[in-house]
Amino acid sequence: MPKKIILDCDPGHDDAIAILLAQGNPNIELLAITTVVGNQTLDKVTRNALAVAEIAKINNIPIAKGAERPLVREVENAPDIHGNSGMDGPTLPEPKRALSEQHAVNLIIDLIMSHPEKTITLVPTGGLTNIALAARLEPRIINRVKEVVLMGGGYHTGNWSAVAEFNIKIDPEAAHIVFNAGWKVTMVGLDLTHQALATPEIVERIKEINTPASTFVVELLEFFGKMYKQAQGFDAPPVHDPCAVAYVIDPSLIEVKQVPVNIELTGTHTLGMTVADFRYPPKKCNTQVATKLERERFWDLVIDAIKRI
Ligand SMILES: [Ca+2]
Repeated sequence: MPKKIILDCDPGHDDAIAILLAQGNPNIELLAITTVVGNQTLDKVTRNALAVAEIAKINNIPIAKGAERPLVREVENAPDIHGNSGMDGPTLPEPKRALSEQHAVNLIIDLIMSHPEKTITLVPTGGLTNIALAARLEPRIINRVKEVVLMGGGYHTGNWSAVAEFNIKIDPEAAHIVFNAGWKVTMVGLDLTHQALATPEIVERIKEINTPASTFVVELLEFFGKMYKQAQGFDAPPVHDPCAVAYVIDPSLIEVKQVPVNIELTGTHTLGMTVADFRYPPKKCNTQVATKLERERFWDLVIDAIKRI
């Protein structure tokens, strides 16, 4: 039985690859794509989601637009990583299909309430605004989802400040709601995703596939790599978001550790930090953090999915 997911994202180079992985892997049933402000404005990331859907041949599932700003904070985007369009690099196809008429938050709620309990996994790969709003608007979804597997945070590292990661830092209040809701949360953070580097050897393997989807990914990775080198000094770009999808497909790809995680909301230098408590003895909690990636098998999975599209 394929695993049902809702991908809530802000495409975004790595979000685009997460969409392709979800669509191309036979063990995933993608129920919907929802968008949230983040890497760029809501209009831009939504347009990007529609363009990726063309490339991924996603025709029959809803794509819905969500929150245009964080719960409390002002909007922050990441043009230094993703460019002016939010997905600079490739020439994007003109979207042919229409957006869902529903708001993303209502779509998420309707899908969870209309499917059997514990069958849908939420996979947020952007700020957590939509997911937090959904949990507040319809709290019954908290017990109905199977789990939340999110890309965000980092227990020992940051990228939007010394200690905070972008998705969490841009809407820390939303992250606070999601991490404390009571559902099972797996945090696939920077500690893990910095192990998923798209090295030249990986880019070459993708280039060899030689399809429109693979060419699109290569163009994404070339731009993403250039920006990551400039902005953060990486020799190869970390491809964050597909790691969360990969964990849903095959949890044996990623080692996790159950630890309490809370979100810093008031720190002078630590706003948006995902504070993970690794002290012994371990405490009982609903949160776990991803620690170690099986790198080769991860890329095999991504490359296989691109081939199938
Ligand atoms: Ca993202």
